Order: sequence, then structure tokens, then C-alpha cells
Amino acid sequence: MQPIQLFDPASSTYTYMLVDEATRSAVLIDPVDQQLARDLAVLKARGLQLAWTIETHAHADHITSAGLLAEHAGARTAAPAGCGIATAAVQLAHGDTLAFGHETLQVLHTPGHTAGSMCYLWRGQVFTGDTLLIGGCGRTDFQSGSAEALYHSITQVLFALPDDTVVWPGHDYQGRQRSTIGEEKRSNPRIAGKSLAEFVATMQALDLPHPKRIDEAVPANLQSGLGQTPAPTGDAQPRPAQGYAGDVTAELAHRWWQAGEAVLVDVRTDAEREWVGFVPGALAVAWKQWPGMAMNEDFDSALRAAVPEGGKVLLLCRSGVRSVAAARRATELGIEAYNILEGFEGDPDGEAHRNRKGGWRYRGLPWRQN
Ligand SMILES: N[C@@H](CCC(=O)N[C@@H](CS)C(=O)NCC(=O)O)C(=O)O
Ligand SMILES: [Fe+2]
Repeated sequence: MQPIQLFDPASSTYTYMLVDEATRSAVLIDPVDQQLARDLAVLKARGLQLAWTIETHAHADHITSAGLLAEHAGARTAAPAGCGIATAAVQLAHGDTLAFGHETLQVLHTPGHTAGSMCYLWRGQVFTGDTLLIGGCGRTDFQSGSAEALYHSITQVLFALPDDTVVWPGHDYQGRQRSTIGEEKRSNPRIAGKSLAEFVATMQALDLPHPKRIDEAVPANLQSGLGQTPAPTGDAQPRPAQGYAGDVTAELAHRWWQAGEAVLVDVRTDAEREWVGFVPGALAVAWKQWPGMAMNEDFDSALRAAVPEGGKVLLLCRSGVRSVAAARRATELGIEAYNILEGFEGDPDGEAHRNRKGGWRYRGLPWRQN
């Protein structure tokens, strides 16, 4: 019996649905928040009752829908004990089993990608999360990762399984769907025939960029995806600037804005907002600075109207040039003005985030007014 393999294209994450045909009981391994509607539809179409959601680890690249599935489908949540996911109803330990209908999963602790990471064994198939990927393995450079531990987990725990055990990975970035333990033992370029020292050297040399959503995803996943707005990162204080109150990171701007401490003003043109995307709730007051233009009276009056007496204004543009000019002008008008560093270009996802269902994200933060 095979699992149903589901894919989240935004994070290249595989979610697995395991079904007990006899009782119509199911489990989901590593469900993704953006795919909640799809997963509920699959359960409904097949007449399944979701018994469990199970995490392989606290993900850094996407947010789990475990908490939402508990709410919507009555599932119980299970997570590895060493991952700090305190909201999971069941904390799993190595050797535990998890029953759904007449079926049973077996829990394998496989530290390395993270210290708590686990794999799950079911009917001669292993769900490896980010411990073992097809022709690869999870990175070990953050979240309590350890290349030594990963080497041990792969070679001693996973490679101890029969060669014909099917490997279902947590991700694949090239569209591959499954492998076997025998195949990975023979040909996984990171680990096949490699010594511990060689493996550690390979992992150290990877030099991968951090997952784009790590600052948002990890805190949310520690609460089964039901976390509040993530704790802000980056500078907690404005940086001093010439001619205006200061430069702020998008995170600090977001915090002020959410707390109602500042008005957010987007100084780009209408056309740019149309084309590139926008932050809902930001006031549009274009800063025009083409040569020969007289002082921008429209800007002055619109800004005065937008910012309450004694209030702060946050200025946003594409690259952080016009927002500085606008901040200087706002200061001349007697307004406490801050420039948002790097503007829209600082958003690594750019317009990709514009149409994301369930909220608009700029720099991984939910800029939506309640
Ligand atoms: N580009 C991806 C990051 C991908 C990534 O780092 N994936 C992790 C799993 S959470 C990994 O271990 N990747 C292994 C690899 O790329 O070799 C993002 O921004 O989310
Ligand atoms: Fe991961």
C-alpha cells in the first residue's frame, strides 16, 4: 500500500497521506498551511477521517497546517519530542508507534538536519523528512543541525533498513518523487562510500542561503502553525540618519505599524504599485522628483493629512532613494519621519508573494490590517 504524495510548489515540500483502507482512517505527514484547502478536499473526496498530523521536524521553509487540521478535521497532532513543538498533543520518542485504524507507524529518531528530526516507517516505506533526500540530505547549518549526527543517522539508522525500503523524502527540488534505501546507499553523492570526515567537509562547504521564510516559519511551527505574528528580528532601534529621524528595518516598521505607532506611506507611483505589488493599508502618496519640478505641494498636503499631529511616518519606495528624499521633506514639514531600508527591492520574494492566498506578505511579514 502506497501513501498519497502531495506537493507544495512554493516550498517543494512533500506531504504524505497514509490511509487505512479498512477503517478510512488517515494520517498526514508534514502538511503545509498553504495547502489546507487541498488536503481537506482530498480527505473529503476519499471519505477519510484524519487521525493524526505528524511532523518530521520544526520546518524552516514553510508553516505547518497541523494546528489548523486539528481545528478543521479533528486530527490529533504529534511531533518529535526533541523539536520543542510544545503544542503537539503527542511528543514522540524513538521506538514509539502511532496507530491509525488498523495500521501502525514506527518512529525513528534521526538527528542531524535538526536535533529532534525523525523518520517514520510504515509497511516497508520510510518517510525521511529532511534527513535523507533523493541524491542529497538536509542541510545541517542551522536549527541545532549537526553533520556528524546526520552521518550517523543516515548510515546507522536508515541504511540499516532493507535495501528495498521505499524512501519518500520531505522535499525534492527537481521533481523526483521516490527512491529506495539500496539506491541511496549506492549512489547518493553526499554519502555513498563517504567517510564521516568527507561527509562533514561536504556539508561544511555547502554554503546555502538561509530559507527565505525561516524567521517566520520556525516560531510559527513551534506552535503547530498557529503562532501569532512572528517575533520581529533585525534592528530593534532606528539607525541614525542625516536630515530625518532615522532608518528602520522592515521588521521594526512592521512592529510600529501593527501597534498603530506609525503611519505607513508608499511614495512610489500608481504604475509601480500596480506592476510590482503593494502593501495593503499603506497610504499612497507619490514622491515625484523628476528634473525641473517645483516643490511637490500635493505631496506636502497629502502627507500632512495622513499623519496625525505628533505622529510618526514610515516611508517606503522601491529601493530606498525616494523614501529618503520624502523623509527629509517630511522632516521639514515638522513630521517625525523614518525611511524603510532597501524598500521593495529588499523583499527577496518580490511579487511572488503578492497573490499568496490568505494574506499579503512583504519580507515574510503579514502586512494586513485587521
Ligand atoms: N530555498 C529554500 C531553502 C531550501 C532549503 O534550505 N531546504 C532545506 C530543508 S528545510 C534543506 O535542507 N535543503 C537541502 C539542500 O538544499 O541540499 C527556501 O528559501 O525556502
Ligand atoms: Fe527542513
